[in-house]
Amino acid sequence: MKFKFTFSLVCFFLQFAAFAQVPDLERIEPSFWWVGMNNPKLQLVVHGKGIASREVKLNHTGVTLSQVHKVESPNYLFLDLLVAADAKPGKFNIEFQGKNQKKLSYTYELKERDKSSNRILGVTNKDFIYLIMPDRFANGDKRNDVIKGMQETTLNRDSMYYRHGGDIQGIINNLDYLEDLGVTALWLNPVLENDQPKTSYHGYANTENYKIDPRFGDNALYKKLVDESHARGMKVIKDLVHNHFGSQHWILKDMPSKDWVHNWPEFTKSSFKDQVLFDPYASEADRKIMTDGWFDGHMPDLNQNNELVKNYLTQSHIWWIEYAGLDGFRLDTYAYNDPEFMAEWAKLIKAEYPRFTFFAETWVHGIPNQTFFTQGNTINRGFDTELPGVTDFQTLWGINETLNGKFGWNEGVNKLYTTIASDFMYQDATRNVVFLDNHDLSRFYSVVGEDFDDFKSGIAWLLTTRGIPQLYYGTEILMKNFSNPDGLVREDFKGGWAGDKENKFTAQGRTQKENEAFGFVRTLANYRKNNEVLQTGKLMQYVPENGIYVYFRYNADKTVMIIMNTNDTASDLSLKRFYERLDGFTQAVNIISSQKINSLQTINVPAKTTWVLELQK
Ligand SMILES: [Ca+2]
Ligand SMILES: [Ca+2]
Repeated sequence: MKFKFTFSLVCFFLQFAAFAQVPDLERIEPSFWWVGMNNPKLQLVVHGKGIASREVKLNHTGVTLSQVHKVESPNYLFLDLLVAADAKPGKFNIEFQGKNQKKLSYTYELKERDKSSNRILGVTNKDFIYLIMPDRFANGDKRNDVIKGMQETTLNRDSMYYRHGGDIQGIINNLDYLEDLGVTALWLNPVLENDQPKTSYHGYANTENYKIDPRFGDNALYKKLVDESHARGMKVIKDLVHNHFGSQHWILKDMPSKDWVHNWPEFTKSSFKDQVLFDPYASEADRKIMTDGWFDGHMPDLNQNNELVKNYLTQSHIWWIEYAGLDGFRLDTYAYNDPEFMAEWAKLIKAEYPRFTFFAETWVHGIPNQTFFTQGNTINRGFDTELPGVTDFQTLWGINETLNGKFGWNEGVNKLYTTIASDFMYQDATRNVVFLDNHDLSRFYSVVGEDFDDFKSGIAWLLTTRGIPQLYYGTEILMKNFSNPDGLVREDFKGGWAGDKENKFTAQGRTQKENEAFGFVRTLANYRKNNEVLQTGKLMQYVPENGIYVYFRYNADKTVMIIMNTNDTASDLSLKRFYERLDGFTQAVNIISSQKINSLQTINVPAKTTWVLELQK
């Protein structure tokens, strides 16, 4: 506890402060900051009973208290600080003096920035992301399974709605497994405190902005995960929710002012209709419901036109990048945010961290619906969203149709081909995150009817198409289920809990088929990791014919040919029409099987198979 009375009986109160909550000054956020940031502005939220009646003083060379904001609630002060470029790191007191009251003091610290070269690198198409739901991956610390005093204290692995005990230590314990698989970036579903009364395990209703949920660990352990990942050349992506807080967020329990959230005469849910954002004929009423309606009853919609709300969100995000050395953000429920705020936010993040990257969830149905949200598209909007990339749901619909539909003019793999052809609508489609499933969607192996050939085709596509591939935990060991309800696709990774009968983290614990699936992902992911051609190489795709889709990834050093046969029968494929990319090559090696193909004239491709072939001279 950093604050203390500087009144009489100083020693007594110092001791007291170390053990008990000081009633008049409950917290200051962010609790510390850094010198030498690009943006010299810092806004502190001060919370304490009746704190608004006090005068604020501070004295530290290079730090100016430029403004003090008072709000509706007497329990808040918002302090605008300017931290000059030459301010020295160190501690100083912020004092709160009231008439006839004990003086309160908070020891604030400005730290030195960590300029290590292996942090805050950004996540790009060189990476392979692995998405983890932390409660369901591995339990590395049984002691934090239940935390007394929190609202939800039920631990029940037999129910998809309760916490299962997975945590950050569990992820750290399995970094070897992930590194071996070829993963280069981790995306964790949110791990901030979610002190909600029920179904808090998924993390999307945060009740703190600066604190890891104690059931997952603490801030230091989270930083340790990032450090240990960086030591292995792996990056870490933080999942952010701008749109809402959990209803039990500390700041909503004692709101600075009523307009921190969008208030409706009666509960109003968002329509989730992204169309109203670009529809030239849309009504204002529909637009308001879309962006200001609540995501859910226990997730109040934040008013992102309130300057204090904006600062609170943005600063907490910058704090996490700087504190933990994060490499990327995934932005949850992007379409329901205030679009101007998100553009402003993106500019601030980029100005502070030019290498840092982020991508947003745009769960929409339609290519223009999706491109609309991305950087460089100003049609019918008048400003640039500054959003580098999105979770590419359109290619997901494309690969699902490819593997489950029947080949036709617009059907089957033609849908995937058309979706990729529409990349002209992006400033840079390689910043999109491509995926086969995630925590909200039916698991890919189930989506393809547990057809192992289709499964392998999907994985081959994922790791060879353009963009940043993302795998959902357990897909590599054929975890299955439909997202109805979504808890069914968030099952425990077997072996992550002491005493589990099976351990899928080891080859011995996996079935033959699961090992084949794991091996398929690992072989291709590691090939991709070691060959820039599949990361940053150019893409050339050919019009699908007779159910066969052919595309190439190529650079000055290498050419990789991908042949996807979506037919139920083996098919002969003449390679004649691919001469632009085959020129100079005479043979090929199958990346998965290591088999050689000695002639590039006509080749016979087995039914429902995708070959990844490195061409050779
Ligand atoms: Ca645990
Ligand atoms: Ca909203």
